[in-house]
Amino acid sequence: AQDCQVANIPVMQNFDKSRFAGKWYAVAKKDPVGLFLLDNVAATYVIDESGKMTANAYGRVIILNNWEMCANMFATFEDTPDPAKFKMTYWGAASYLQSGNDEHWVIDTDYDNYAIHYSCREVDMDGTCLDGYSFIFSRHPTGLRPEDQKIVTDKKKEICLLGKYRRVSHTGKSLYLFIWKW
Ligand code: DAO
Repeated sequence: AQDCQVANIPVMQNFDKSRFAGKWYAVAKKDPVGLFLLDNVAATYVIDESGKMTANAYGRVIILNNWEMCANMFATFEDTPDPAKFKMTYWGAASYLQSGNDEHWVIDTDYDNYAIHYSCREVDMDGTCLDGYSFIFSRHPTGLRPEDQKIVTDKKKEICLLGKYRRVSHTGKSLYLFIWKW
């Protein structure tokens, strides 16, 4: 049983960021308040010679009053004593895109197929998460392999977000998106 305390959420043991590097497609997402990245979301993580992790992410976003566009985002990560928990600073290629500081936790991954990301932005007075978001990532744009689905469902339960996700599609709706993705 899980108590849903943010401080007690289990994260990936012995997380190896070099194996995590490369491209991940978001296949599902639990949105935060004031959601930003909608669909066609992918993130590419890079580890430099000094071991520092950075990421480049893109996705379709809605800004201001229902303006849809593709966002190019950048993120840097600061290590913490727990190798699976990072402090993320992110910003957009354009000034009207979101920017900020978020937690970036890796809950579980097999590095080659699936990864579960988690970020609580605001912890409630009772220690549970009041506002946060989570991405289910796949190495495959087509989604999770059937054999990974049960693992991911069990983890969603563990982080108290089962039933809170929506699918993130990778089917470009416009020619612009199509070009962007290729
Ligand atoms: O989509 O509502 C939202 C919040 C997303 C914050 C922007 C994140 C940009 C960097 C992504 C790296 C992978 C999580």
